[in-house]
Amino acid sequence: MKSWGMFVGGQYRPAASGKDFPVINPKNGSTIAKVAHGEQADVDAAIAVAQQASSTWAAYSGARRGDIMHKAAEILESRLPELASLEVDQIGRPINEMRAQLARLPEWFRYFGALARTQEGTVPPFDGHFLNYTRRVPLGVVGLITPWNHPLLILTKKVAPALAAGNAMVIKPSELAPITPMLLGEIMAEAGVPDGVFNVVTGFGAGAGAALSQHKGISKIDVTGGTETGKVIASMAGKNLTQVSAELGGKAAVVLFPDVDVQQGVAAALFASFIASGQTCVQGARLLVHESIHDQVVAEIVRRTAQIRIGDPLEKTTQMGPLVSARQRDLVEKYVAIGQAEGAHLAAGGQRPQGAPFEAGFYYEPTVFTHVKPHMRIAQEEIFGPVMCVIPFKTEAEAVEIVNDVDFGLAASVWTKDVARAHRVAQAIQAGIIWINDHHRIDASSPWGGFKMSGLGRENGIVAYQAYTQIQNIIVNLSSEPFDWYADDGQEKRYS
Ligand code: TXE
Repeated sequence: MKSWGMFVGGQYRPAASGKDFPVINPKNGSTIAKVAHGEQADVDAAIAVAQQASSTWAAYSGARRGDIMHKAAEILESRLPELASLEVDQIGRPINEMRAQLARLPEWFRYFGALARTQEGTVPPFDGHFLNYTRRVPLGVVGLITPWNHPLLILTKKVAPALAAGNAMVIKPSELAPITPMLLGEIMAEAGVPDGVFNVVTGFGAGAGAALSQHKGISKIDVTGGTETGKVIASMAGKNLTQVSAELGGKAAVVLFPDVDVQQGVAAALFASFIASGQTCVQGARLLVHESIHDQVVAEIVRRTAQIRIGDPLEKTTQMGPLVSARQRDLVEKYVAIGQAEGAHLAAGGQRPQGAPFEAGFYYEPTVFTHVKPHMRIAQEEIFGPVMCVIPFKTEAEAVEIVNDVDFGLAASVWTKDVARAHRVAQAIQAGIIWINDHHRIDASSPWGGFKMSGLGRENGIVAYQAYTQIQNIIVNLSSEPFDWYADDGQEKRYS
């Protein structure tokens, strides 16, 4: 079995304590590797290495950083098959899903590499004989804390703008999926990112994660995870006035208006709810269906849900693998019991699949609740599993009210052919990402993040690049006239 050190300063190092921890394959509970168990001392060492390297990387021109990031995109592309199967082993998502997801990642390095190359400062007007300009400079060393559900995608969304803007970084990946993030480090090194700019400390949230979040040596912490984790990290970071960007929990709604083709609406709901076994922050966890098509939609969803092929995630024909961990499966079971106790109707799934290949892994059937009331816990809280809650509605206003009546505000999708209604509803929804006749769509250029308890700041797009910089304003006096405030020359003084 392979043992991994943590990737710091361009090489793999053991933890200061010499300890490691196992990475478990969720399809059968076997240990796929051991990884160094980083803690405070390892975070301190990684930050020191990053601080040393940061001035070198910051001094590279944007064009040079852009070239390196384009090279990184090419190398990443060539290593995708290996990365995809490792992601499957770490988190249990089907190989087809991981191939489709990882194939997109080079775009992030190309997009942000292009931004590094093309960013311009500004020349704001300044009254009088002055040249006034701004430049964006790196923040220094940033901390990136990532979850397990899309290990490389979420990391890439943070690494690409951070690198483009000239920062060094210390990454604390999820303890459940720490291997592929380190391989990204190898790719960066091969592309020409100087050693020490991209560092990974593997370990747990309460140890390495907390040490990173409260370290004075970082200028920003960027986390994706649960809302409670985000609050804890933000409060630790706040003590040092460290900037925080956070992409947290969600309870996205899929809204089907009466003019939606039933088959298309059903396909949309299944995709929104069950991809990644529902373990995505923008999962379409609530399906709002207009009462006029409700019964037809529900009947089709129940039929099609039972046909989803659960199995070995490395098989090409598998459509749903195990959940990431026994803990996550137990959480889903707990919420299914809560839903039943609350009086929702369990229309599909609701149990572990039976039989030999499933017993050793953390499998759970795709599950549909109907007759869900908007205030029920299963319709309010993030479950992070393959559970869809169907809620009927009568009017557009009622649909908007239900969509907004949760603490979260990450995403929603609106399905209708009525253009005016689509935009009206989209604009009334309190969420950061709204799709019209689509779901889960993402692009390197398109701002991604949440309203309300779903987070702070945005990933992707120019705003993400800018959020990894700080503005420096330079005011140049173009006058050669002497100026002496304290001169006893009898003149009335003006500072302008
Ligand atoms: O995520 P955590 P977990 C939600 C989802 C899930 C729940 C728990 O509801 O059921 O969170 O999942 C690090 N200081 N999402 O436990 O705990 C942790 O080590 C510093 C939503 O996997 O939020 C990991 O690297 N760091 C979500 C990262 O934070 C800490 C994605 C996320 O872990 C820390 C994943 C601490 N005190 C889970 N505690 C989304 N919105 O995409 C934890 N971490």
